[in-house]
Amino acid sequence: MAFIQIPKGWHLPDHAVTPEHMYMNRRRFMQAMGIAGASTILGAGCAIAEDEFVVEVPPSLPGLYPAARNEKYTVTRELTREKVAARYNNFYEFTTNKGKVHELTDKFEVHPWQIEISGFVEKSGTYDLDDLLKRFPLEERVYRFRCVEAWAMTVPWTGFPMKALIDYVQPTSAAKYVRMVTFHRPEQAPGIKAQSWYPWPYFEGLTMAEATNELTLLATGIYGHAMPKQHGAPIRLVAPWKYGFKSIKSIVKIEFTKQQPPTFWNELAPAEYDFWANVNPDVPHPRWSQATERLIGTMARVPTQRYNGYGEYVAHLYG
Ligand SMILES: Nc1nc2c(c(=O)[nH]1)N[C@H]1C(S)=C(S)[C@@H](COP(=O)(O)O)O[C@H]1N2
Ligand SMILES: [Mo]
Repeated sequence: MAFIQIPKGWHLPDHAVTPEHMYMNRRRFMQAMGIAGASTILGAGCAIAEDEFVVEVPPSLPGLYPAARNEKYTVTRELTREKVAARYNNFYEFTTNKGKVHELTDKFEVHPWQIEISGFVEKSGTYDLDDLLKRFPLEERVYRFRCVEAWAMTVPWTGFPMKALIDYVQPTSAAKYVRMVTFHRPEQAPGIKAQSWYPWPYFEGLTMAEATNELTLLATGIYGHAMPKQHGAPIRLVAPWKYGFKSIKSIVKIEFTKQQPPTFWNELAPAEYDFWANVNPDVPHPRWSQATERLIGTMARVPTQRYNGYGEYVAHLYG
């Protein structure tokens, strides 16, 4: 029986990233074999029946989920299976191992949740997420989602347009950008300590035009229920025409700024990740092609589309 090394995270060409079907049954296999170490996984070709993995969903206000689907935002691709998406996550605050994020979120507290609104805005202050959720009606939208690592998924998000929040808090005319920040709780998220060299907390940004674009969603749910922790509970950004790293998870702060805000991956590796991060098959990552993408949960590889297929909504933003 062959064992292969689990690749470590992000800085890998897509073809070197372990296919998620190998992650799928790893835990169960290791239990069965009495294997304690974390550095081996079952190689391809050894079939084990589907496991009993259950997606854990944090509690939420009654009556929010499932929200009605907005049929304007549907795609021709098949939905990614929920149990595949829930075990293939990038959330470095927990671990750089995509298959293990969901196992490491038990200490992460996502309720109650406050969001601080600050900067060039009339109604600055600290808002309780439950109060915001009473104000902004939720809807479901199926979007393609494309990671810069050249994998993609298709998932039904539940959320509200970021524009609704922006209209409510009234940024002033000085506001040109929106800066967003993730929680910073090393005691609840082991990756923060394990990857201590990263500039935590995670931070991202959009222009005001991007943030108020109709596609830009603040998502609080997925697959018809509240957001599981591994997907960025209780509220995360979804900007589907940009590489996935722009879609910052578990947001605690939204600041309206005059200057373009620095962003986490651009700060770490400016030659590889720019502020804009618009999906573009013609611009390769310095270490791999972006011409195609692999649909997680299948072995299918499909052509990547400019703006991830959302050009009709966003191409005008970029001249
Ligand atoms: N706070 C935070 N947000 C984050 C990340 C992260 O590590 N930390 N990873 C990003 C990347 S690279 C991707 S591809 C998506 C993954 O979202 P998913 O796990 O729900 O599929 O989240 C993005 N948002
Ligand atoms: Mo990503």
